[in-house]
Amino acid sequence: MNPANPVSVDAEPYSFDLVPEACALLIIDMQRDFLEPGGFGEMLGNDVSQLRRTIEPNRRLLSAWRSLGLQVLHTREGHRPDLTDLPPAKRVRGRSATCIGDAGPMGRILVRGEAGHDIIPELYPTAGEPVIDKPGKGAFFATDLHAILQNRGVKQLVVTGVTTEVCVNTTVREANDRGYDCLVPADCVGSYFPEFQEAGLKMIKAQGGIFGWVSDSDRLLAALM
Ligand code: C5J
Repeated sequence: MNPANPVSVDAEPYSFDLVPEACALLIIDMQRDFLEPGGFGEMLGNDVSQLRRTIEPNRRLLSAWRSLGLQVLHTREGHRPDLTDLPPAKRVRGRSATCIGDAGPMGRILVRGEAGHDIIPELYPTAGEPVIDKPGKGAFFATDLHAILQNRGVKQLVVTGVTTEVCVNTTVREANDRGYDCLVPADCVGSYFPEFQEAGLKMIKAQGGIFGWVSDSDRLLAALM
């Protein structure tokens, strides 16, 4: 593979011309509290198996990406321990008995430095892979992600992670507005709600790819390897 030459990835609504040296893998919020049995997500009554099915496809994709020497970035949703970056509206939304910053099964919920806030061991970042700590749903809001991507010559993103309709969709929309072409491999993104998984992917690729392209890890790896 010559990293400067585009490879054609079978995708919807039409094929995606991926330029390896200009394309980063952006893995969204694969955090222990969202994915691990006994974490905050499960404590709220969610079926974490809906998210855990994304771990193996992400692991394969990440391993291939690393072996090709391509760029990888990770994000984590969370807040400062003193919660000064937590909007009061976000803290009280949902009227849940347990809020961001309260004690959870793996430390304080969505607080940086706590065990549950960290990335699952299967996809743990290695040296040189930036980790973007984001206070919101979109990875561009109140972070230095755009600056890092610009400095590294990134123009395309393969976006994976959780959840499809929340942080993945918000990030793809933010990226699209900043001029990035985004490809989402369907088996590498997950939602606790199957209907939102389906709708979240349809929204991205509808209207001629209004926010981006949808493919899957098999088709992506077939084009790259
Ligand atoms: C993410 C959430 N990562 N659903 N967060 O999607 O609150």
